Amino acid sequence: MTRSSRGGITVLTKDDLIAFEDEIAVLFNAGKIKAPVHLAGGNEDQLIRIFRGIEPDEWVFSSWRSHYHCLLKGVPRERVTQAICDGRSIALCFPEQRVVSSAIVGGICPIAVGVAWAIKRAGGQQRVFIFIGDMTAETGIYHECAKYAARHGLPIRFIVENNDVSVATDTQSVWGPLVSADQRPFKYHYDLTRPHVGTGTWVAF
Ligand SMILES: Cc1ncc(C[n+]2csc(CCOP(=O)(O)OP(=O)(O)O)c2C)c(N)n1
Ligand SMILES: [Mg+2]
Repeated sequence: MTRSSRGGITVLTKDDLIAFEDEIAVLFNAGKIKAPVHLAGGNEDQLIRIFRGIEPDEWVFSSWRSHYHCLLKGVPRERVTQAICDGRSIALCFPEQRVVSSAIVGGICPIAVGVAWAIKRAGGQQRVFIFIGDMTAETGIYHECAKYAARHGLPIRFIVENNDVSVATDTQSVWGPLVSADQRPFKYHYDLTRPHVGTGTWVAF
């Protein structure tokens, strides 16, 4: 991997990324990695383009499928390989390069939002980029985090990596939006005439 460098980060090519996953596959098939691995593939061009817009001091959050994100954020190839061989593929974390991941579906969303809040409160200029799968993007935790972040003007960008599947299930057929009127909840509106709780009068018991 002899490449040019951008902000101190070695610029990787599509072939570099594919070669990395090929090498991990060989190690896995040889029984050298005694833990799950989730390989990427087919998204090299998209990620290379996206990472061109991410600065070294900005934060990247990801999921169980984060080998490419770690490499593109500047974690040395040998360190990523070692962590994977140590059984940490599904939760790779390299704070030095500001890339953090979790294997819990949606679990990384509130953590990323918290970091974005911290940056905003400190008056920082960095942004947070969080990569989630298409099924994760259908979960409640994602929707709450995305709405909360938007309402508070937090410096965070959610990036949905859509491969159409949730493990082996077609994501949209199971988790997609409610389309017809009888699928959606019936709503009525009213103006509450009482306080949220109690009567509005302080009662001493
Ligand atoms: C809380 C939780 N429930 C279930 C799982 C098992 N699980 C791992 S990946 C996954 C599907 C995720 O699909 P998607 O978000 O589309 O990501 P992809 O793997 O396709 O990139 C599930 C259900 C998990 N890791 N965490
Ligand atoms: Mg998916």
